[in-house]
Amino acid sequence: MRNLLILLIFSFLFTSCQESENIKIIRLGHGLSTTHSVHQAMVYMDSVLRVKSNGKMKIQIYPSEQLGTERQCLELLQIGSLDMTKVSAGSLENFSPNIKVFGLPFLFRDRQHSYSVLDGPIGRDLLSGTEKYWLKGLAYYDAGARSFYTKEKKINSPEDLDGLKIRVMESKTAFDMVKALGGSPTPISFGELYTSLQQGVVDGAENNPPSFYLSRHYEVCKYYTLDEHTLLPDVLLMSTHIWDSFSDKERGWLSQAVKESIIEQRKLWTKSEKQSLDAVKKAGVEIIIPDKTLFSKKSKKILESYKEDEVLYDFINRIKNTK
Ligand code: EAX
Repeated sequence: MRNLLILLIFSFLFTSCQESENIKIIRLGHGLSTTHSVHQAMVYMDSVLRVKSNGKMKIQIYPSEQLGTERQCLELLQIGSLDMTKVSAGSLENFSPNIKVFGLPFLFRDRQHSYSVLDGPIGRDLLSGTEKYWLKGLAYYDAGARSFYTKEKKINSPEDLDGLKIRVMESKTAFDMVKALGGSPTPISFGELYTSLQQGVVDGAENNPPSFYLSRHYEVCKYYTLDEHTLLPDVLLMSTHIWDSFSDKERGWLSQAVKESIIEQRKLWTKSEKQSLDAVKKAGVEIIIPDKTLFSKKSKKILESYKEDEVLYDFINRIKNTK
């Protein structure tokens, strides 16, 4: 009911990319805080776009789930009631099934492998694959590696997850992974997670260091186990309805601004990852460096479970074969 209401309100308010005094205003909704590198890179994207377009285009950013959860923002894009969003690939996989490859645990060997895939033909194929779902994939933002954090129980091996309620995104691959490792997966939106952890609805969650730190989840969770199970990127998307309404010139300006924003965010990300780990340590969080192979062995069967899905399995193999 609440979702429907939000949808109706936004369909009414936002029928398309707004134009005032011949300036095109692109509305961009996302769930992260303004202190996050992704948000900062979006602010940068707006400044580049204003310059490139000679003031004819600009981006208005709505952070912190102001316009809804990641799933709701994607739905708004599909009907053309919101212009742009940034979601985790974990949320996007519900809309564009091949995106699931990013959520498969321990598929990427390391950061460099993940960058080669994202910046190469596989990354491009997966981005363009979202278009038939009215979502124009523009680019990937770096979101590093995701790891478990818990309130009371220290996780040294997958066995320690036994019976623990772990928050996951609305994502089948995340759900399957936590289940395969022995935990009890509980889907909750990012914005509701702090309270859920505090009230004991869940015993822990999993995310990258900046999200753990900037969302202040470390105030509640005192153990962070760097098993780095997934290298799940963030994805910047636009409504195809809006993209199609732009002229070639406008698309060119926007593409340039996106490109520069991505470069900026990668720089900011590296710094922010380190700063976040230092900050949580300083705040008393115990960082655990586990034997990753214990986690990868136990969750390996997930990759094999996609053997029947020819298209997805082909992506898995292409990724494995990427240097
Ligand atoms: O998109 O929901 C999540 O855990 C995501 O990683 C986060 O909001 C970034």
